Amino acid sequence: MAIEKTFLMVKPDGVERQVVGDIVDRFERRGFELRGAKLMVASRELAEAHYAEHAERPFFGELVDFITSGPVFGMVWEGENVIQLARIMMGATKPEDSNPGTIRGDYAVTLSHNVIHGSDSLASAEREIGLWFPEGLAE
Ligand code: IDP
Repeated sequence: MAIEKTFLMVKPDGVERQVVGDIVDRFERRGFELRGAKLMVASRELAEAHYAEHAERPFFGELVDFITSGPVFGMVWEGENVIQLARIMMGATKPEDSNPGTIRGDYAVTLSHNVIHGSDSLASAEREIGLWFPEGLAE
């Protein structure tokens, strides 16, 4: 298994509900290494670029409105198979499919306000890390 990096983001609902600490703790306890983190309000341009794959979907405007509505906590995590394992730890997108014990399964009941984003592939991770951390990562 390869050592990978992934981009994770606590969405505005998660920052507001003060679950950043719990989320960081889960990834640290699992054995992943934090390589970058910042609290920021995303510009519309950044949010639209981040969710570009959904640009044609009816919920795109709402999604961008939500992501830019308050501070988000963007992170880069590194470790073995971290892209797939972080997705499992996050839980499914749909609330009815996200199991208790996962981040979404513990904290979210709606599709739009679902606390966390995580890259879904190596290509997405590379693209998203470049978008959110254009200054690079701490060595
Ligand atoms: P993911 O976040 O689990 O990777 P995606 O399908 O990439 O899921 O969707 C991105 C985000 O867009 C989801 O996390 C969710 O908050 C939102 N979303 C997805 N589908 C819908 C929808 O049908 N209505 C409103 N929001 C949606």
